[in-house]
Amino acid sequence: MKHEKILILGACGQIGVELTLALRKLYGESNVFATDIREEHELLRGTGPYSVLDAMDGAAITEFIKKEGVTQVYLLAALLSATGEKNPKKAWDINMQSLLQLLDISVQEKLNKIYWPSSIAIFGATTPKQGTAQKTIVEPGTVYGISKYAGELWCQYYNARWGVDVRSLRYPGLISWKSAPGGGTTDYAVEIYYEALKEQKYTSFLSEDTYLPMMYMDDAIRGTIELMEAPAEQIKSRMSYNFAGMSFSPKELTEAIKQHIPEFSISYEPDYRQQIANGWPQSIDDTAARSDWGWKHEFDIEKMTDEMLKNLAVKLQLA
Ligand code: AKB
Repeated sequence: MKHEKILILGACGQIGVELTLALRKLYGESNVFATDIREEHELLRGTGPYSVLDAMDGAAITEFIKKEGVTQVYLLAALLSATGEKNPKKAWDINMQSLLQLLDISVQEKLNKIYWPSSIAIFGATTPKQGTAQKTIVEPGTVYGISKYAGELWCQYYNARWGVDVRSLRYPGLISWKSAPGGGTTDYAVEIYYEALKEQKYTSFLSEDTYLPMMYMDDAIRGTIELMEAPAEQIKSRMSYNFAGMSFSPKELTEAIKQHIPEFSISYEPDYRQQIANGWPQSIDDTAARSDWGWKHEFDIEKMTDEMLKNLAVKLQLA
């Protein structure tokens, strides 16, 4: 068993639930402290310690770290792209404040490592859309993207100036069946599976040919842990790594679902999220992650669709 005490801020979100469960397997359940401002997620109950803790409350976080002897922190609390556009100032405050505060705490408390996610949302309408490179034109068009790009620069700054071992990935849309996403532009790619099973039809808020980079959650969790476990000298980007799995459109995802549910049908009613998606890359070049610390994805659209439909059918008691 590895000797780390890990604090997760935002453990009840889409990534947090699965990451907490995976880290508990690796580090021992009592060494992974799940926290959130919400009530404990049902899948976390009985799997290890849980506390209510606000990712914005620096004093409470510091006290928690001292009391429990925490050595690593994962900061997953954030407002995502779609929710952020409804309240830009709040998104900026939450996303930036929580990170800057954690970077300071990391210096003061001499944490071993911290993890903070970035996103493909850092790229904008002027970025080349195909095979978007690790370093390219970056002009984010959403407050979420602006906060993530500014955050990446702060991570790099704290690493250079204070030696903070901060690591980060630019997540694409993440697709999972255990815990639900909330407030993202890529969320259609999760909702579609629920509706395919329950109603055999779905209305997409993105148009049929909107290609976006996506990843199955199992890959995202494994990649996150592999990044965090890689020797420090292999982490050459202290901003954030491009991180890719697959790319598809609503139309292509519909075809994949129809292989299992032939009667499934889709209609399209693009809303304000279409404009956000139009500003994002269609595919990502993650060569740096692959060569620096050995990233390799496993799931393609077919394998993911098999897993999603199989597991959701059981979860929804339709199997
Ligand atoms: C969102 O859609 O906002 C997120 C993301 C790509 O970071 N899923």
